[in-house]
Amino acid sequence: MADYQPQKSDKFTFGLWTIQNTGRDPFGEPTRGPMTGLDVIAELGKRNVYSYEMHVEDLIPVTSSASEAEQIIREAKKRMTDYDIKCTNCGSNVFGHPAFKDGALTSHDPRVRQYTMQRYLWAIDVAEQLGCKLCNLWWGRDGAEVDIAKDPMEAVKRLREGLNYLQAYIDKQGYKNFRLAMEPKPNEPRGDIYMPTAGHGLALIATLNKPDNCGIVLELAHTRMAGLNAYHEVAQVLEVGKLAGIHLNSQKPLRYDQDLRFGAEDLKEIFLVVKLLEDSKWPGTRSFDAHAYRTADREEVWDFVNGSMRTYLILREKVQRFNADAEIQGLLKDLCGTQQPLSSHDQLKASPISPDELTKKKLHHEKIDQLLQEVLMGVR
Ligand code: GLO
Ligand code: MG
Repeated sequence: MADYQPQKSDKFTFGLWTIQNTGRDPFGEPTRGPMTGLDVIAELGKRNVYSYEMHVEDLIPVTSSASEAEQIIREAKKRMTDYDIKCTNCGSNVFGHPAFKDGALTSHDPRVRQYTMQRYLWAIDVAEQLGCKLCNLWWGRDGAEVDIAKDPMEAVKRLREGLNYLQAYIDKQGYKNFRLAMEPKPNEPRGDIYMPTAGHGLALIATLNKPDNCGIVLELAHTRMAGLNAYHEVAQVLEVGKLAGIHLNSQKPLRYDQDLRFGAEDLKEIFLVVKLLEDSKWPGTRSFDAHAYRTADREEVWDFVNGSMRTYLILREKVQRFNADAEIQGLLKDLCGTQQPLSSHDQLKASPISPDELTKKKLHHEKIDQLLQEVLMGVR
């Protein structure tokens, strides 16, 4: 039996914030101690994690002086070499400070918008120094509870302006192959967030000055919070070549952001997502954005880390098993039909097609779904 040990080549990633999470929630105090970004980098590297993601503030406290910041960056680079771990996404925390209480990019106060941009410019500079080529923007505070107090059309314009402004900076600095991304989420911490789903993201990207340089980081839990199908959403973003990153985790639909360990819920749906990523040979990192249960102490956070990667590897093996199963593949071949281009309009109009005949085709959905479940349940 395979040992499901992660390798660097598996390209697993964790956000620094996922490990730094102290178990605090809206009703309760932390249940475990803090951890510095530097220590998280080393500990992840030791466990064969390929890379880390961060908000620049996860590594460098905002209160650091220029020389303290330089020292942290130097030490981060050293640990990245020592433990063979890269940085693959660096954004900014523009949601934590009370200054962002009514939005960051979409705040009506121009000084808050300027402060937001300062933070992002800093993140992009630090990313470049660490060899990271992606700045992902998550707009958790860019939303509203009191809709009459904000202008939603203005908000969309400001999101666009913000992305264009950052892209112009990347171009001015000559940061090669540096990309931007946005991470949609329907709500939390705001009542409603202005960038709720991947579809909204794709629509905004199409209106940017440089649409080719901006992608989507899709988080499975965010899709499920909106009650949507994560498998379908990943597929749509993948199909248009816009998947800049994926945040793997689990979530019961239509609830608060649970950020459960990948595989803790929704097993069939995440199997399908893994199948999609593997079958399409998507080259990106497999990033886990979740956190250990609040009941876990500092030590048990590593059970969460190991469990997340192990689940992915087990599911990847299940995908191989599913793809190699002759009965399943025979059924699928019959179901998915053949690629047949439409005939010319005139030919088509003249072709006799009997809908009653079409109805007779067997679809075997009961059978194929049961077989998939049996693969997942380990009896096939
Ligand atoms: C919160 C988001 C958040 C982002 C992070 C990325 O719900 O998932 O953790 O992934 O800010 O930069
Ligand atoms: Mg996320």
